[in-house]
Amino acid sequence: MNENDRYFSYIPDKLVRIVFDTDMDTDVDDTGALAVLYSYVQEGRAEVLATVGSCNSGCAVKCIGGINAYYGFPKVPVGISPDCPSSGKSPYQRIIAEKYGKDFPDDKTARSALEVYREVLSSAEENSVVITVIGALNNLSDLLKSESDKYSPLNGIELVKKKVKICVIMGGRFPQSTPVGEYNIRLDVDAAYYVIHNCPVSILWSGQEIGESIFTGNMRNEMEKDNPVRLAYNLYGNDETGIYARQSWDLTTIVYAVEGAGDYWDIQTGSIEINTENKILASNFGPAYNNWTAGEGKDAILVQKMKSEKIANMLNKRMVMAKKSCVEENLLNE
Ligand SMILES: [Ca+2]
Repeated sequence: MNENDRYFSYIPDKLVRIVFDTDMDTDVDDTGALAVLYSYVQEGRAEVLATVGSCNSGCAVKCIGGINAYYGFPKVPVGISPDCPSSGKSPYQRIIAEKYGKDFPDDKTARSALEVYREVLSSAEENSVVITVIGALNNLSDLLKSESDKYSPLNGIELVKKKVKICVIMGGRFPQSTPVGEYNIRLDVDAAYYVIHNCPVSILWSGQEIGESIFTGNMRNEMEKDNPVRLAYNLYGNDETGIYARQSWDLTTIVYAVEGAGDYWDIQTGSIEINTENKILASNFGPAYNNWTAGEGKDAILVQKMKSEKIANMLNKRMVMAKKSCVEENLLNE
């Protein structure tokens, strides 16, 4: 059996081991997704193996690490892409970094996302890791292209095939994204193309249409007053009343990674293709539209089933459920 003949299947483990790959840059839903992830961690349903950033702004690691630390996990490895530039337009990233991330390195001196990926995968159990990508696909592409190193004699494709259970990616729009491609695909078209054609394990695509009608963040006044995610939504929405809500593209992706489709969504298997003509990277968006062909295959998309309001309510409750942890100082002093 050829590796491309694998059929889509995903049953989450009781403890889902997550690599959280985020652009944590412009949009605020990456912070909401991290809050949702820590709600599962604090319930004992997930473990965060690593958090890596795909857009390098200078302070992405401080921002991501600062949120990890707030929830009680200052030692979760944080890596950053050395190449992919930030949009420079984040209304919250620098403020969160300065307020919560002082103990973390700046992006210039931080570890690369690739090194962090390879280290955590090499020490993971076989077929155990769930990679969640809620930003550009540059880090995952770099991983797949990587050669053996001090962490593992396996190249990137072999390492992913051995250790990764599934990649859950917020990307694309289904069944088609024409005439304009979806944001995360457009951020790095070459990387998206490489991942689509070389990833040896199943990919679940959570398309733009899934999170689009689900608005969250508007229960944030029930979060702890010093919660960095609450602050990020205030800054992003320029709203301190707590009413502002944002679409939930990244949050729904995390829910699938930990719970599977549940009663929330149906699954449709098939294959994705993207148009790479006129591809333009990063800030100069090109078309890069995608097309989905339903049928048997190793990949799948989510199809809306539960009403958006009901999913929004669940996500809002999870954001509130994730609490500041008092183990932070103990861990730092170890
Ligand atoms: Ca994102």
